[in-house]
Amino acid sequence: MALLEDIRQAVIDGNAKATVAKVEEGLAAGLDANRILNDALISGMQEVGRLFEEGEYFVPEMLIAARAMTAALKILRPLLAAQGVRALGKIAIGTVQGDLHDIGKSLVIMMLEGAGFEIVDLGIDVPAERFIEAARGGAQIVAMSALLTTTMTNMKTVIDALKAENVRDQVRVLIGGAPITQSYADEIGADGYAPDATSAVRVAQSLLGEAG
Ligand code: B1M
Repeated sequence: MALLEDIRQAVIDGNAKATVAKVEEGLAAGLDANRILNDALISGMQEVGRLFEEGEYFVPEMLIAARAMTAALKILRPLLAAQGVRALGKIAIGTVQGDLHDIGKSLVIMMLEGAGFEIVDLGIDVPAERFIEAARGGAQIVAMSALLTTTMTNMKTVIDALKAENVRDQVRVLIGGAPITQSYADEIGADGYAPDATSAVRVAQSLLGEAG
């Protein structure tokens, strides 16, 4: 569809104004928010990543594309999060230390809030101590995002620190992000892994079910 392609291209161009205008146009024309998210925004960011890998884009281009996507997410947020009302449990979520990527985390937060979870957003570049504080502060799930192969190892650092501080048994640990796999989650002793924001909801629900 032409409008979806326009939105996707506006993200690739890093044109926040056009991205927002086209998203609003799409919604007014009856386009589904989920479709805009997956087929235009996320797809656009994937292309940005490909262009970066090929050396056509550099960090500034990635950054302005991310700004365009973030601006569009602000519009979609209430629509995507509209369904849920129940308080299902408290989740503290952050991007691990050394990692500044937050778009995926924001999407996961939107979906979890939409499903009725209470969210404590710890932000980006979050050291282990802050995850521990959150666990002590009553979070039932500690959720971590990482986008870099160089920072994903900090997820293990957090899990080890939770153990060392004797709070590992009080919380469930959920991880995700582009380089993360189920086998990595198993390897570092996380309780759950979700490949995307939608499945993060399902996994969080089942983790709390398991926790009783
Ligand atoms: Co960065 N970057 N970046 N970047 N960046 C990637 C991740 C990269 C794959 C690009 C590439 O080479 N193709 C590459 C990583 C390579 C690697 O480690 N294997 C990379 C690199 C190298 C870097 C720098 C090192 C570049 C440099 O400085 N030379 C640098 C590192 C900075 C740092 O963090 N210390 C850097 C910087 C940046 C920007 C700041 C410019 C910007 C981020 C801005 C921001 O987030 N506010 C940026 C961007 C935009 C990207 C790409 C293009 C897009 C990321 C994104 O937002 N995707 C990315 C390439 C790509 O992903 N194709 C890239 C859209 C988002 C919806 O997807 O985040 O995967 P994603 O989230 C998904 C799932 O992963 C999952 O659900 C989400 C929704 O479905 N998920 C979870 C995520 N977290 C989850 C948690 C869960 C469950 C599921 O449970 C807790």
